[in-house]
Amino acid sequence: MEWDSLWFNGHAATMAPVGTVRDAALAVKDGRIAWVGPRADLPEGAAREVHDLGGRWVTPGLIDCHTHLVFGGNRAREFEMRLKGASYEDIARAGGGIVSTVAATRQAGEEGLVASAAGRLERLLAEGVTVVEVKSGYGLDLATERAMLRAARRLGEQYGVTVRTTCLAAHAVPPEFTGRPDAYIDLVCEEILPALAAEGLVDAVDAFCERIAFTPEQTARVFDAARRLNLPVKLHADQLSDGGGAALAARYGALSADHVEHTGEDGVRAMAEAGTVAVLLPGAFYTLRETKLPPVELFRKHGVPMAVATDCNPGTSPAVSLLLMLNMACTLFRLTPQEALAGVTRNAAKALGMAETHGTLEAGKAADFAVWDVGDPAELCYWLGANPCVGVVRGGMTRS
Ligand code: DI6
Ligand code: FE
Repeated sequence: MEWDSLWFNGHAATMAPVGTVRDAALAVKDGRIAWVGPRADLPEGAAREVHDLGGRWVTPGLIDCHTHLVFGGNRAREFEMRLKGASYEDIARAGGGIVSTVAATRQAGEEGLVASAAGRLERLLAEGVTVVEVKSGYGLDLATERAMLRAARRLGEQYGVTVRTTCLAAHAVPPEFTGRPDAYIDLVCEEILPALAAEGLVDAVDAFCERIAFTPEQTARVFDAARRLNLPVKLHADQLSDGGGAALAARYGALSADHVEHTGEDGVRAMAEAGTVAVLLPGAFYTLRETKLPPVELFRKHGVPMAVATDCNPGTSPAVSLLLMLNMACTLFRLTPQEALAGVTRNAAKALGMAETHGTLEAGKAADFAVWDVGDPAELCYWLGANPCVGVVRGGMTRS
């Protein structure tokens, strides 16, 4: 057999049904994993490049399945206000919050958006991330939503990383529609979504279903529009209150329901039936000093797959480390390290509709993997502020 590269003398946390393979070998051909398993079983073959892992660990490339990586400005001032006692909802109602980032994003222009997001993306990539989902939602008009999604796609090309773009035009009511949320939803459904979908910029559609954002009825209209365009949906659901968001998402066969701190058992059951992934976002939970924990025990009981992501955004989760989120998912939400690792690999791929091609180390899947200088994969969840990533391969190409 002829391979492009061969990796040996390390251990593989495959995240596939075979689990951990000690003393593994992994062969890459044409950007895909050609073979992975115990080195002793490696078929005869030759590789153009051979890499000695020196006893280190290999995992699938990490997948950050929920980010708002592209935005203008930042909200450090609001951080100070919240430290003095103002709540996130108070600030949003007083005209700060999401709409203040909308103003900065409209100002930035596509070039400015690419430039400011690049630094954040580099930090994620340095920690072994190989797939990033990026949402729009700080433009709230056609031109700026387009600029955000185009910026995200350009970053993917520039850095050789897989970027999935999600249209979150239904994130907040833009200032020019104050008091007329339904008119804005009309614009989203009739103009913004169809235009961006026609331009090929939309991989999925998201909305913020919450008392400070859109009602379940308005959210359903956005999902109906997505369905007409044949686009999968996901939802910011039950983050600050139980508004039935997770159940609504499940009714539309959503890829994921995200945040879900306040989701009750009916919602969890509906998610299980629909195969909807629960995306847990401990960075937002921490930043908002939330106290209501997501129903992890119910997700386990009903077999709802759990993913973990940064939610990188300027308001509620200025997080640029997926490894830190692994730690928080364990310490704050009591996920096991194995569950947390599945949450940034296999289940994160499922939350993006990419389970067939990404998220595990298996023959035929994308050759996206990370090499870690650790004695056990649980260390990826254990250290605070360390980065044991010593190598990343994306699409078969060695990146560091
Ligand atoms: N939920 C969140 O946590 C972010 N968006 C959302 O719908 C917050 C976005 C922001 O405050 O800028
Ligand atoms: Fe979010």
